[in-house]
Amino acid sequence: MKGGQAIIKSLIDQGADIVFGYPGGQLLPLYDMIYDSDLKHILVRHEQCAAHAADGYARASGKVGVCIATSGPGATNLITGIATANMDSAPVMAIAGQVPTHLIGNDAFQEVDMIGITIPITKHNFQPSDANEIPGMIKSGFEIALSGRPGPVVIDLPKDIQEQELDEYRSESLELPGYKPNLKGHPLQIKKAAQAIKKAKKPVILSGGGVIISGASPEIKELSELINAPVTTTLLGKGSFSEDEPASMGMLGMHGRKVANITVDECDCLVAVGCRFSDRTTGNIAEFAKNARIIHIDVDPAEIGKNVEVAVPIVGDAKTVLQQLMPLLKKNEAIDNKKWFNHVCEFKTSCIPRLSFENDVPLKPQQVIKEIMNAVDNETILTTDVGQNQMWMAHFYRTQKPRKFISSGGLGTMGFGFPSAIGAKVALPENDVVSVCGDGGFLMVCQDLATVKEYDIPVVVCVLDNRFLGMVAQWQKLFYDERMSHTHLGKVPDFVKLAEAFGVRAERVEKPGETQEALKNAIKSGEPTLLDIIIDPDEILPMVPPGCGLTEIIGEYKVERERPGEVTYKNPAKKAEGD
Ligand SMILES: Cc1ncc(C[n+]2csc(CCOP(=O)(O)OP(=O)(O)O)c2C)c(N)n1
Repeated sequence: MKGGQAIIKSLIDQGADIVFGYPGGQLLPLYDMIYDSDLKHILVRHEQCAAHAADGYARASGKVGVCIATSGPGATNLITGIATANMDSAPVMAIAGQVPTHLIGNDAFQEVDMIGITIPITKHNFQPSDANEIPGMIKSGFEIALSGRPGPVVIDLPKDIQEQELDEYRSESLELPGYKPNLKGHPLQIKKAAQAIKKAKKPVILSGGGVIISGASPEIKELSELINAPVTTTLLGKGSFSEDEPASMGMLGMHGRKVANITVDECDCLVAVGCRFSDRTTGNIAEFAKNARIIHIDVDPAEIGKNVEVAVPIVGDAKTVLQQLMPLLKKNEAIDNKKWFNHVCEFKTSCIPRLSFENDVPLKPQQVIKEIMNAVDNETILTTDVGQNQMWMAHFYRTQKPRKFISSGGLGTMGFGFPSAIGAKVALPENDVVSVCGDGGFLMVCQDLATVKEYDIPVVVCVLDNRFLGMVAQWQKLFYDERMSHTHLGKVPDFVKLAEAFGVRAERVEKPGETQEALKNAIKSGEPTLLDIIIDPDEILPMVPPGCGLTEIIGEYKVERERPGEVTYKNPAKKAEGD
C-alpha cells in the first residue's frame, strides 16, 4: 500500500465517507488513487469552499469534515476556512499537498510553509516524513479534531510520501503528551457552583456553542426548569435551547435581544456554559453582568478567566458537568425564583420585535425572515453568511434544535454561508438546507453554483439583495457621519441570470408573501435554487454600539426599563405572537 492509499483507507476507517477538494500538481498521486477508491469526492470550484463545506458538514453532523487542496495557492486558499473552523471549534481535517520532501525549504514551485502558517489556527498539524506514519496521524488527527474542544487539524502531505510504499498498515494513535482533555468537573468546584446557584434570586443561564457540541441541550432545559432561570444563548449557541420556550430570551450581545441584554445586566448569578465570552457577546467587559456571580463551565481551561472574571470556574465537558451539578441542586427544595422568572417573561412581552411589514416594498428583512420561518420546519438547517443578513437571522429567526443554525461567529467570514450549506446538505441529505446570504458575501463564492448543479445538491440560497455591503454601510451610517466609503455595490449582477447561467433554478422575490411561496416551492422542487430577494437597505436594530455596555441599546423597540427591585410581578408569562 502506498502513502496516498493509506490516506484514503485511514479516512474511510475513521468514518469519513466524503471529501471536498480541488486537485493540483502536488496531489496528483493522491487524486490518482482516489480515482479507484470508495472515497467520495466533491470537486468544489474554489478551495475556500472546500474548507467551508467541510466545516458545514462537521457542524451539521458532529462528525469530522474533510477537505483536500494542493500545495501553495491551493493550500493557502484553505486558510480562511481553517481559521473559521478554529474560531468556532469545528472539527475539520484539511489535507494539503506539499512539494516532495527533498525540496521542502527550497522555495520550490508552489511551496508554502503550511505547517508554519497553520500553527496558530489549528489544534494540531502534522507533516509525515515517512508513509508509515500516515495511518496513526489520521487516526490521531480525528481524535484531536473531535475531542475536548473540537477544532481543525492539518495534514501537510509531501508528494513523494504519497507514492512511498508502507511496510505495514498500522493504525495506532500517536503518543501526544500533554493532550488530555479534562471532561469531568472538579467536585469541589461543582459544590461551589451549587452553593452560588442556591443563593441566587435572579439566575440566568448563558448557553454557548459548547452546549451543542457536547449534546447538553436537555441538561440546559432541565437546569433552567430546576432553578427557574431564563436562558440566553450566544450566536453559536443558537439552537442549544429552543427559542420557542417561554424561558428563552434569544441571543445575547451586540445584536442580541433586548430582553436578554437587560436581564443579564440584572441577574445576580450567571451560569455560562460552553461559551468564550467574545466581545460581541459581552459588550464592554467592565459593564458585563456586573451584579452577578459568574459560574463558567468550559472544556477548554484556556477560556476560563480569559475575558471575564469568574467566581466559580469549572473545567469540563458541558453535559458531564451539568449532570454532576444538578443532583446537588435537586436536594434543595428551597430554590424558588418564580418571581424573577415571571418578571423576565413579562418584560419579554414588552419588547417583542415587529416582524410583519406586509405592505412594504422593497421588502423589510424582518418580513422576509418571518416568511422563511413560515416556509421551513424545525428540522431545516439554516446557514447564514456574515453581515446584516446573519444578524437579522440571529436576532429574529427562532431556532428550536441544536445544529440547525450554522454561522461563522468568531472569524465573521463572508463567503461562509453558501458552501457551509453545501456541506450540511451532503452530511444530512434528508434535511432541508437553506442558506441566507448577503449579495456581497454570496458574490465571493457564487462560482460554487457549479458544484450544486453538478452533484445535484438541492440547497436553497436566499440572497438578501440590498445592493450594499450592508453591515459596513450600517456602521458608516451610525458611527462615521454617513460617509459611505466604498460600501455601495452599485450594479450587482442579475442573480437570477447568474444562477441560470450555471443551470441552477432561480427566482426573483420582490413583494410580501412571495418569499414564503418561493421558498416552499424551491424546497418542494428538490433542486438547487437561488432566490434573489430584493430588500430595503435597512439597519439591523436594536444594537449595542461598540464599546458600550449591553444595556446601552440604540434603535427601535425602545422600552423603558423596569428595574425589578422590589416590584411585585403579577402577570404570568404571555406567549407573544411574532416574538
Ligand atoms: C471575507 C470578509 N471580508 C470582509 C468582511 C467585512 N464585512 C463584514 S460584513 C460586510 C458586509 C457584508 O455585505 P453583504 O454580504 O452584502 O451582506 P449584508 O450585510 O448586506 O447583509 C463586510 C464587508 C468580512 N467579514 N469578511
